[in-house]
Amino acid sequence: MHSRLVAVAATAAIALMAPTGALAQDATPMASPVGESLFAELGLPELTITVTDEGIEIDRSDIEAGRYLVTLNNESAEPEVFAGFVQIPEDRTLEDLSYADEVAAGTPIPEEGPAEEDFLWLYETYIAGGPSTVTEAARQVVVNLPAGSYGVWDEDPTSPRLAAALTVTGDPGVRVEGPEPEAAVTIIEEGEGGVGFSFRLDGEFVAGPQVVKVLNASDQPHFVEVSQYPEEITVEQVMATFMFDPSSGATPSPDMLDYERAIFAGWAGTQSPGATQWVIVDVAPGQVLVDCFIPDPLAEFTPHAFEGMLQLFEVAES
Ligand SMILES: [Cu+2]
Repeated sequence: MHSRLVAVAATAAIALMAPTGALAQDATPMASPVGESLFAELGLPELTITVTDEGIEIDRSDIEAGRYLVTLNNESAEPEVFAGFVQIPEDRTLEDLSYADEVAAGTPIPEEGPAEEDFLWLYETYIAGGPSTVTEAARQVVVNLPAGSYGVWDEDPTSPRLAAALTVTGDPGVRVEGPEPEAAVTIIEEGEGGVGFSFRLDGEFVAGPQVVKVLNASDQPHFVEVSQYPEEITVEQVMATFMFDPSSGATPSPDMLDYERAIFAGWAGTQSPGATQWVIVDVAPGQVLVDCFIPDPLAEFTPHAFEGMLQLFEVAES
């Protein structure tokens, strides 16, 4: 994995290429409801998303604005799938959230990815976040859905899976309210485009499953990929591993990491500036690596990870 590869596609297409995640062998496809969820006591209205090889389905197509508990079921052949809620502005359609219609018309997905400029609108619209199947705990999230017309996408604008339509009714000017999950730790996404981004923690990670509140206080969308490595590592080692190009003929440093040994510990789907979501992260004591690979249009589409959003945090013993 090197920067040219991760810089080609827009927004969370990058997620699928992020090395620690893409190669982590942790998730098993599950179709059953999540067991004792940390969100169960809240009494929130629920939505269920099902990903198949053909597309994305949602169990309700018309809902009232509010805070929702979302569960993701994976019935596709891929072990790791994603789902997120993107508000579709008036000059866009559901088809803009995937490559499904292009694929149906026989247009291949460009190998280098389509032009980033085609996806700049995703930096301007409301994106609520969403679940994934990278871990069992990541299958449920709590998101805010203000009124509007949405598409449920798989976090990749070049995906062959058609997004699902969701209409959220209500007064678009009204702030979403509802019971708030009690979070052990808050991840605050900070910074500005062209300058740099970072994650700041309020509270600390503790071993075991915990609710994590994710608040985007910056000016571009972010996702949160949480992974762990079985031994102590440094940010420099992670960067060196990401930047190493096997085709260069260079000898890999003995300090380089083995992607196969990294495991996913959590995920928060892409969320726009101002958006808040709650996810469940399940971590072992030690370190967690937290990163985001969304490209920065104000820095020649450099992934946020290379602008500061690749950080290690400690996990306390519970
Ligand atoms: Cu980011």
